[in-house]
Amino acid sequence: MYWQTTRFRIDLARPRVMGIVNVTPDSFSDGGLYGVPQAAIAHCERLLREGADILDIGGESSRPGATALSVTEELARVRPVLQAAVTLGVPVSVDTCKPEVMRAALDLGVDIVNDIRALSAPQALATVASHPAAGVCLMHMLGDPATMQQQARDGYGDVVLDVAGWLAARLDAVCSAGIGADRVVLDPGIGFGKAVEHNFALLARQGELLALGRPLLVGWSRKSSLGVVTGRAVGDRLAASVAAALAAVVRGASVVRVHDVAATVDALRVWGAAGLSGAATMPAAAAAPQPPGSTRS
Ligand code: HH2
Repeated sequence: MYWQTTRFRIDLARPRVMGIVNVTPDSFSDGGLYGVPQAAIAHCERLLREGADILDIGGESSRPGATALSVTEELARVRPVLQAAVTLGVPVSVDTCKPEVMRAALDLGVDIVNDIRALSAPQALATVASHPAAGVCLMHMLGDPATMQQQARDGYGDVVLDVAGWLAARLDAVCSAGIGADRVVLDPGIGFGKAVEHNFALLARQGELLALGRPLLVGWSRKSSLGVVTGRAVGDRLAASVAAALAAVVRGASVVRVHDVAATVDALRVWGAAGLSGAATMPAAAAAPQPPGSTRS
């Protein structure tokens, strides 16, 4: 299995670590730490030293109650960081819902669009479809960030069947728009309009999402469900986050989106060395680069 993206065909024979770079003042766990481009670029470099395979760069927090941003503001935050990140030799993802930001990022050579709204904004689907090879992550969310946690309680019949059905419909929509399925990964959207029991049901029954036939990207890092289970504040969820990432991989996730790259990479390496995955036989380097536009197969 692989993930086709603009410059890289990412081999998913071993699990991949996507390092989070929040160029925001208000992200739920690291808001304000990397809010200026120099700090964010230094953070990209640090995550790569720690073993990140993919960098995911976002300018707008999706936490409930976060301030909505204009296109201009979001671009002012992410453009200089994306510009630097695409020179670092790994796949770069932009975490955005806005088609204008997607377009600008793809014009800079960004490899992946990571959209918590699964390309549902007007023109988002067309923007990615008009690019020959950009990868995309389609994430499930119930409602929108402002209201999602109120809807969580009564929003599902069977959460796993509902999320799987919704993701299947989005996958169909993007494929019908001309985006090859090999460019798409799916994400259950941990914490996005889901109560704690919903999130853990999605982990326990992750195999049912794999049945959709595309790789899974999963983001548990520091999220509040881990705080509920451990009783720990957001800054003390490292062990819980690593455990959740590993559990997601054990249940078949191909990409884990994390803040704490070094610890996650260590855990996955030990897991691989124990013969529980193909990781021990794979080089530590990220996916093999491919020239732009020549990567389809
Ligand atoms: N979670 C967050 C943001 N983007 N994208 C995907 N595909 N999957 C996720 O689970 C996901 C995501 C929220 O985490 P973070 O970026 O740290 O927080 P904030 O949105 O407050 O910046």
